[in-house]
Amino acid sequence: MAEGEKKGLFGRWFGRKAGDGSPLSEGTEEPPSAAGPAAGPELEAAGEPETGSRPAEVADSGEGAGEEVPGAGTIADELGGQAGELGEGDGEVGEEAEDRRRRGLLGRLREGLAKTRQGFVHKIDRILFGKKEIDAATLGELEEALVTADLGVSTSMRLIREIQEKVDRKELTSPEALRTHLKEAILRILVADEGHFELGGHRPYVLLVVGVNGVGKTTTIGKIAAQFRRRGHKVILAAGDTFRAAAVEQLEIWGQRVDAQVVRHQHGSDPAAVAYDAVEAAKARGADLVIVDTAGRLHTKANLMEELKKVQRVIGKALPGAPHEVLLVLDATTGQNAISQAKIFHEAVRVDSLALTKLDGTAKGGVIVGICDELKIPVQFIGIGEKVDDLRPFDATAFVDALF
Ligand SMILES: Nc1nc2c(ncn2[C@@H]2O[C@H](COP(=O)(O)OP(=O)(O)OP(=O)(O)O)[C@@H](O)[C@H]2O)c(=O)[nH]1
Ligand SMILES: [Mg+2]
Repeated sequence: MAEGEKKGLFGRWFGRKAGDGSPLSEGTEEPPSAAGPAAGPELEAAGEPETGSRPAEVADSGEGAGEEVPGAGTIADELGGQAGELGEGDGEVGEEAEDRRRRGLLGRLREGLAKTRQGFVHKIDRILFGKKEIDAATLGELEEALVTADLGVSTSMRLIREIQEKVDRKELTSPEALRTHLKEAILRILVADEGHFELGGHRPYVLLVVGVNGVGKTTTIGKIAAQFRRRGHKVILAAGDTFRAAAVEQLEIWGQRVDAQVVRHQHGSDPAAVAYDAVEAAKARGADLVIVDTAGRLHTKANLMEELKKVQRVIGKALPGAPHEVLLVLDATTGQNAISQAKIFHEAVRVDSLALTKLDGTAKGGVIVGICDELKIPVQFIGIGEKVDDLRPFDATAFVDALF
């Protein structure tokens, strides 16, 4: 993200803070434990990691492309048989093939958002079905539908208030017009927070990935790495989650699959040292992108935040101005809890952008509207499944079209 954009973003945050009504001014409440089935993200966990930094090891990519990674298909499946072309750029495709691919992607997006469509847009359609006019009872039902679709109370109330005003001024007179208005209002909220992940002029570009445990950080890192490898970029992954025993191994499997180097230390060592070494390795090897994985769970929330701040600081020592972007991964299945998590992380490490995962596994996908409306942090990626193509750059128009 360009420096100017970053300032603009912070400006907006501070502006909201000063003007109150800001999520940050509400303090850092402990988010309730996961509402969704998949994540269980709590900020507290048992067990102190062993300490003691050990020498860095760089695992060069092996022959492992095509291996199984838990919770995902093979790289060949995921890249549409392009595993052998990793690093060779996008390749030439005809207009027709490109069009087919685009339609395929949109179809997958629609499929991925099926549960949210059921729990959100279909509910709205049932409320509006057969109605001749828009009365107070209809608006009440509509508001309830928005809140239960996890848009959040304040966003839902604001949308209904706007609709009420338009109804009073006779600008909205039919249920169809109301549906169109709602779709457009949601699109406006989402477009304003559409991110555009680019490396810009920084080499290496350092992306620090944070989030509570189980939200999909490591998987998202693997998917981002695959996408950049596919474009021919040199990617280095930093195994900064030294807390969980299997975490390094999980990242290494991704590294092998996408042909990206993984910098790791021993289990329990200092994550900041891993990040430092990864940035040094990237500078020495002329890498384009360094993605730093981090732990989601330490024995207290405060420890996790202190650790992340240290990782951030130490990265800046290895490369002034880095990390260039702090990406917070949120799990859509946790609904409104995702918003509380974002506030806590933003206070600690100043989050630049968001990835919202597991939109395929939940009817709570409406939370993205609340997230964009309340947080004003750009959404870079959405996750709609476990395959590489299921991590998408966030395209608000495609999203709304797939939903409505
Ligand atoms: N259905 C679905 N599953 C996902 C998505 N993103 C990640 N997952 C799954 O979520 C689970 C947890 O993902 P991880 O990447 O290990 O999460 P993490 O944040 O690194 O977790 P910790 O390392 O424990 O902090 C895995 O089974 C992933 O396959 C998604 O968009 N859709
Ligand atoms: Mg992980």
